Amino acid sequence: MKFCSACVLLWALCLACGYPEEYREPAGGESAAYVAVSVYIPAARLRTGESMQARLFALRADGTRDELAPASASWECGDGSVASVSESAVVTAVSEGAESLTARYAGLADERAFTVVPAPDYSGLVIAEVCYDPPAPETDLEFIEIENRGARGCDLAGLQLIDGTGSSTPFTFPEGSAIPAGGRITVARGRDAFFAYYSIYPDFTGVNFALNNAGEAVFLRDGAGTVLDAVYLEGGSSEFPAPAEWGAAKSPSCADGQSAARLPVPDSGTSADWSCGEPTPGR
Ligand SMILES: [Ca+2]
Ligand SMILES: [Ca+2]
Ligand SMILES: [Ca+2]
Repeated sequence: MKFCSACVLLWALCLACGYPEEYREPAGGESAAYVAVSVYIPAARLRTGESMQARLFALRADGTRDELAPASASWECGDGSVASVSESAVVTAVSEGAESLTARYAGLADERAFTVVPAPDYSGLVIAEVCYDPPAPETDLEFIEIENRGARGCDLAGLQLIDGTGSSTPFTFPEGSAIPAGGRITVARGRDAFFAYYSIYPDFTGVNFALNNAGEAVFLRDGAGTVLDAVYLEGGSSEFPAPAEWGAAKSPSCADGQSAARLPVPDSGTSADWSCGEPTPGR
């Protein structure tokens, strides 16, 4: 295939300024005028089980281009064991590894590489400490600590922390958040007052809810809202009181300045896993 270097430059410029407005069915015979096709994928990294819609663009020698209907091209994914692709260009990640997506249209072809990473295993994540009744300035010194008891590091992006008030704004871990195997991370409101008291900065800031000293619940949940771990303090909140299986209804019940901390025992989902003591953010 031959085309001029100016055309290649034009094509690169076009790719850099975004994608065409709308998919437009090429007029009959128009495909003969295309000099190249270009595959677009919305993500270079997928988690196993995730899907994405690929798109295909066709370029003419004069630099103009069309988006083609996905089904008008033939699509192929490497050997298919890492990811699969449907006739309508929906790519589904199957297993960890490097993969490439190829589209063929009217004698032209293009390929895009992407990576499939394992879906995070949240089963080792627990709420390890909740400092709900610190000294003044109360809410600035409150924190929630998460521990990863799993054998592998874990992606936290999209996970949420929320207190026991349905109208609270949850804290959402941003893209790129992670916790190493055996690690602990601390989430708090802000940095300066926290550092002034604890001599350590929280790993994450931006918590908007305050933790009630007279009865509170804290939930760690995934992006779909499934609760991964829960702790009920002082009997829980009025909206989320401690359930019967929590056991001792008002436990943990910590003095002002203390923190509720998970004991180094297997997670039983009951108040027996918890005790009160000096706050230990990040350790
Ligand atoms: Ca207090
Ligand atoms: Ca409080
Ligand atoms: Ca701790």
